[in-house]
Amino acid sequence: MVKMGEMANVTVTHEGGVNYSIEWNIDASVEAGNWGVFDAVQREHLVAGYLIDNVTSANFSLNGTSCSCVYWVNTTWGNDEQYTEFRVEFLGTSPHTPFAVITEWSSLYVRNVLTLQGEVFTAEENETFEARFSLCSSDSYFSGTCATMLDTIFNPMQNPVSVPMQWDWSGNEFSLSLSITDNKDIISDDIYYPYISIRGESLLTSHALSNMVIIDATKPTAKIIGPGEVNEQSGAVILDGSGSDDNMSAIYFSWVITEPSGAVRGPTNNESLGSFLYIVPNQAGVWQFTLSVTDYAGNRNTTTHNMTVTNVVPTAVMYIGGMSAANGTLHRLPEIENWTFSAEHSTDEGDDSEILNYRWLFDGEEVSDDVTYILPNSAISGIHEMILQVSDNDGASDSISIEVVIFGSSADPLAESVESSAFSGMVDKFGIISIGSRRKVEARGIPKWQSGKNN
Ligand SMILES: [Ca+2]
Ligand SMILES: [Ca+2]
Repeated sequence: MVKMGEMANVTVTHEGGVNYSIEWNIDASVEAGNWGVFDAVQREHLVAGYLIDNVTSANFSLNGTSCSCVYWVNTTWGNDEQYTEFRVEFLGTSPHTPFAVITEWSSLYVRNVLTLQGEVFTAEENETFEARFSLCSSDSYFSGTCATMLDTIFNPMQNPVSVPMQWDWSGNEFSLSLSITDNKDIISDDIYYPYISIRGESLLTSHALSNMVIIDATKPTAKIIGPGEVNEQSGAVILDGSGSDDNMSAIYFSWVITEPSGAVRGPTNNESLGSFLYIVPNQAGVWQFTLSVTDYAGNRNTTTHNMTVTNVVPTAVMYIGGMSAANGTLHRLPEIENWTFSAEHSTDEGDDSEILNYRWLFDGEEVSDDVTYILPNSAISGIHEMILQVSDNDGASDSISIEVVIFGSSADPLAESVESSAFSGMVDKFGIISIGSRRKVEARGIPKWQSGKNN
C-alpha cells in the first residue's frame, strides 16, 4: 500500500457543516479501480464507488460532527498491477480520534510469527497516544466485544490473557510481531481477528481491524496404508496416504520412492494421484515410500512405509525344433544337419520376463548365452547332455537338463526295441522323438554318458 498522491490526485472541499465533496484526477493509464472515504473510528464508509471516466467528483456527509477519515483508491493498471493508495484527513470539529492504518500483514495461515505493519495518524502533529494489540477469537469478533479489549487475546467465554508482543516504532510507523512459537500455551490454533487500538490525549479510542488470520502451529498427521509384502505377480499396488490429516487446513502431498536398487525418485505422472500412489513393483527387494504432508501454514510431517517385493522364480522352457523338452528326458534326434534349441517360451513375472538371461551347456560347457542355440550334427557322437539355465535380474534361476542321441545310431539305447516304420513317420513329421524319462532309460541298463561332465 502506498500513500495517495503518487498516482491518484485527490482534493477535498468543505461545503459547510458536515457536507463535503471529493474530487480526483486519476492517471490516464489506469484501466479500472474503485475508491472510497472511510470513517476510521466509526469503521464505516461515508461514500464509495468505481472509477468511471466521466465521473471525477462526489459528495458525502460525515456521520456525526467529526471524522478521522481515510480516502483510498484501488487502481488496476494496463499491466494488471494493482495499487492501493490512501490519504488521511481529519474533518469536522475537534477533538479528533487518532487511529492506525494497517499497511502490511501476515498471510492468511501463520505458524511461527504473526506480523503487522502500519502507521498511526493524529490530528495534532505532536499528539501522544497509546497503542495496543488484540488478537480476537472468532466468537468475540462476531459478538462485537473484542475491540473493547486491549492487549489481550479475548474470548468472551474466558478471562482475557495478556500477550507479549514486540512493537518497533519509526516515528508513527510501527512494526508488530507476535511469536506463536514462544506463546504456544497461550495462543491455540484457531481463527483470529487482529486489532490495533489507539488512544489519544483526549482519551478517545479507535480500533483498526487487520485481515483474518488462521494460526496453525500443529503438524499434520502423515499416514500411509499399503501392503507390507507382495510378489512380482501382484501387479499394481496402491499406497494410500489419504488418511493423513490436518487440524486447520487441507494438506499438500509429496511422495519419494526409494527403489530396491537404492535409486531415489519422485513418482511419475502415472504413479501419483495426490494422496495415492500406484506402483508396479517390478523389482524384487524392499521398496520404501516416504510421504511428506504440509499444511497451508507450512507445518510438515513425514512418514515412511516399507514394502517387500518377493521375486518370482522364472520357469525354464526348452524346445527342440518346435517340440517341448521336459526336464530329465532323452531325446532321439533325427539324422539331419543341425537342430535348433529354443528357450523363447521361458516365463517370469513382471518386467523380469522381458530381460531373462540364458545359458546353454552342452556336456557341461557353455555353448551359447542366446535365447536359441543351433547344435550341429557334427557335435554328436553318442549320448550328450544339454542343459538350459534361465535366470532373472534378481538372481533367481531355473534349469532343464535333457539327454540327446541320434535316432537309430549305435549309441541309441532304444534303437533295437522300436518299430522303425512307426517312428520314422513321426520323425519325418516332427523332426524329434521324445520318449520316457532318463530314469526309465537308465533302468534299462544303458551306458552312462560321462564325457565332459565333471560336476
Ligand atoms: Ca496444522
Ligand atoms: Ca522373477
